Amino acid sequence: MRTKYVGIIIVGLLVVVGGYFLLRGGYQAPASAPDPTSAPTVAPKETEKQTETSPPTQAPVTGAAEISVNGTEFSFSPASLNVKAGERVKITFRNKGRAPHNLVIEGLEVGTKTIGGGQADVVEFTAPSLGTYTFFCSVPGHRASGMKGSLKVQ
Ligand SMILES: [Cu+2]
Repeated sequence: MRTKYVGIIIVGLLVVVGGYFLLRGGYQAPASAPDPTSAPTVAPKETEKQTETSPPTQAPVTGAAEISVNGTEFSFSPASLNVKAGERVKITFRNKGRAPHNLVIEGLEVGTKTIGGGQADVVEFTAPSLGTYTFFCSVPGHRASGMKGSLKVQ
């Protein structure tokens, strides 16, 4: 008599836990959900696993634009970039040439390190108010040789 009630309670718990996973995790969780014949102690572990999968939802940062720019003797590609005002911008600059180069944005006080051929550096900043800014390579002579581009903030 008593064991029968305990059995009913366990089955009831499994139904509640199973329903919880169904609602939270779609159809993946029920596949590993315990079947009524297995030990009910499996259930709490499943709950912990479920919470582990939650943090990635925080990962996407809103408004971050990632741009790749290549530099060589003596140009940038692409030479014109477009970003939105107030947006967080991350530029990955790759030196595809042989001479050392960098990418500096005039008026924003931001730029990469001067890097050798084959290397890369990242510069991150928040796009300012509307306008067109010039970016260039600050290695002497390079800007004059054509190593420049424009960053348009829209
Ligand atoms: Cu350069």
